[in-house]
Amino acid sequence: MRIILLIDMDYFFAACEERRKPEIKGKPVIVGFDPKGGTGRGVVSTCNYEARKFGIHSAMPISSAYRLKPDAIFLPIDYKFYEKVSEEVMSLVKTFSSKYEQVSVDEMYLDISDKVNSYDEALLYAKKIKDEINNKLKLPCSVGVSANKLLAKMACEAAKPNGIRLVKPEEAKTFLKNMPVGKLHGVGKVTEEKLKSLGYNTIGDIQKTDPERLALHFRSSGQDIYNSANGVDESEVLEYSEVKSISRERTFDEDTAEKTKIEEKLKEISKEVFEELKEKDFYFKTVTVKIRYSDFTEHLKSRSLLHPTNNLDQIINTAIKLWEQSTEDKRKIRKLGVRVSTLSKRKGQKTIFGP
Ligand code: TTP
Ligand code: MG
Ligand code: MG
Repeated sequence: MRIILLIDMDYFFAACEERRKPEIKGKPVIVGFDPKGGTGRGVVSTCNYEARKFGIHSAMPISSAYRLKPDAIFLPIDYKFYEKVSEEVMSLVKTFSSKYEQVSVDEMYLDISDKVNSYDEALLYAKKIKDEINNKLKLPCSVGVSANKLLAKMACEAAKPNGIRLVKPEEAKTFLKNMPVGKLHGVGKVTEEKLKSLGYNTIGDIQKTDPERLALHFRSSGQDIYNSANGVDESEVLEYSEVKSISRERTFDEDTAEKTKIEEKLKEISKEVFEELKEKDFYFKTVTVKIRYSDFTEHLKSRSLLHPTNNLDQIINTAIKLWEQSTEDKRKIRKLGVRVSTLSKRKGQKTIFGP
């Protein structure tokens, strides 16, 4: 049996602000664009639960938030700071299981199947993590506990704020059935509207339908929607890789200093690296080129990208750039190598069902 946790920080950006400005705690706090006395453009990024009592929420125009609570504390967005705090959270949570998957700035899945033997133990484990985040980092969070990612995520939503919620697989259908379809994790706005127009208003309506009918309207996503509505989700927690790097090397038939030959070879090697990357479903952040000259001296050059990617052109272009940086060197080249490292498994998309 699998046991999965989803940990999501409560009112994250606003909680970060409360941590560094304890004097604003207990008051309604809104992080977002400048309301400029009610005439400001832009939206609310998030707000604490005191502000939510007034009907304020993420993505609402900041001018509306101002109308609802003009004397709330309005703060600008400080991404750098929240990212730093996010890293603190992630590195603490990772110590509880090496099988983890970060899914946004403030949430991550943990597979704790081999850490606990029952749901009772899982609840204790979840409490330990939650308490540690609270005590060490002074931040509130909520935790969903269940047998798969989908249910853990939805259990966490139900636990908010500052709670822990367990949904056992046998309770899943009852837990989900009265929720509106828009609440089903992975259902975006377009799918929600289409489901409603077909007469599905609650998740329970989908549970009772014939999956063939969903397939007719949503093609391959139909079965996924049906499974989700029934609390079924087989997807794995995509853990960070133990594999350190992927690399390939090639020797020239005849040593060369010719630009076109070298670029051609770098492309070939990059393609081989890419094949393995794709096969293993990894993303990389660093590209390294190794050059061995005909006198057997070696030259290594690396470059790190801003974001993880799994794109072939990025490997080729970076490899060629790295080689170009050493082209003053006119010695003939005997062997070339390309390596990608800082590997991870990352799935960025939030909405999993297309229209
Ligand atoms: P969420 O986890 O969705 O929301 P939250 O942490 O503010 O509140 P809670 O989980 O308790 O319901 O988003 C995490 C952060 O992402 C949030 O603090 C701010 C940012 N964010 C936006 O900037 N705009 C948005 O529309 C949303 C939903 C979030
Ligand atoms: Mg959150
Ligand atoms: Mg979140």
